[in-house]
Amino acid sequence: MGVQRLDSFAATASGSASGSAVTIGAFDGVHAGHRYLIGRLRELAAERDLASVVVTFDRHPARVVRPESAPLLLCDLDQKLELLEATGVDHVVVVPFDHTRSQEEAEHFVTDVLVDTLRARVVAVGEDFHFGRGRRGTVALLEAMGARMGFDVAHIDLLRDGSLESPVSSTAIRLMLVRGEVEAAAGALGRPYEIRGVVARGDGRGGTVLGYPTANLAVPDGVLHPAIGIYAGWCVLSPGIGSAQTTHAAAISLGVRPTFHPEEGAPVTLEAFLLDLDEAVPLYERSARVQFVSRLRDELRFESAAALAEQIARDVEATRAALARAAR
Ligand code: RBF
Ligand code: MG
Repeated sequence: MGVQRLDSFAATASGSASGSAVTIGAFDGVHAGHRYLIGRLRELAAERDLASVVVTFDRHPARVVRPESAPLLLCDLDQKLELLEATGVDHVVVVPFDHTRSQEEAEHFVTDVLVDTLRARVVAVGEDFHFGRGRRGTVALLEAMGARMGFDVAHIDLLRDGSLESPVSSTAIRLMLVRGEVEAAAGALGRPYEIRGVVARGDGRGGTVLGYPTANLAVPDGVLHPAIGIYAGWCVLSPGIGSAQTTHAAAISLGVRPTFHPEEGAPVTLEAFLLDLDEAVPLYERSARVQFVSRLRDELRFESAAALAEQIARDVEATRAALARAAR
């Protein structure tokens, strides 16, 4: 049960005696479309008394195959595995996607992983599924091999969001985020977009100069952040020593802070001002998750710290209003 690497899955002969129903993908973001596909997989598995298995990779295949144009990700590996496990699938199998794997012929992946290791009886695929070296593995190839090796290929139509012309996809969600459309992204993800990190010491200006102390988080390498700007959202603080997990309304600043850093190329920082935070709550070194609910405004350069502080006071009110609207 749960999440396993391919080699340990093979070693412990997990799964079900009658075999498995499998789907394979990068599953970046584990969005509503992915969860729909996995829901159908679980139904197919239940009908035939098979174990349901989601196969995914420990990094995005594009990172290995075309690093110069690999996308920034919608979640890190830990978060992806957590979200996949939460779908209720019987097994999440993680395939290390190294150079060797990227060079593997599609036919070899089918015999080695699907047939010999997972004992696939059903392989569920979306419309545009490709795999193996040079993306030579197509649905037609899977069907031909399945006929010989004893598995069926189930075609699952991609989920179409009523308000979108195109199916829900990781690529479409990345575009929404790059445009700052965090509400649309939340719709397609089925939850607000979230960045995880550890609260680090900032430059101390938030509390002393502005009267708005912020929790500063580093955006993890390789993970996409929404467009620079000011947002309303939530900040979930992980349990600390002597304190439980808590969720706080947050006015979020994602940007280069031009008021204090007018120079070109200042680093992008993610800061959250936590509304209604008990001052006794220790923040530093706590793991935090910042969730983007709605976009409030562009980041601006102010003439003075006082002018920025006044604007932040308005942002705090706008945050309360936006979160109250989103909760309805
Ligand atoms: N800094 C800016 O230079 N321009 C802004 O428009 C701006 N908006 C912010 C809005 C909120 C809600 C918060 C919490 C911070 C904002 N900041 C902005 C960042 C501010 O400069 C930063 O928190 C302090 O400099 C401490 O690092
Ligand atoms: Mg700070």
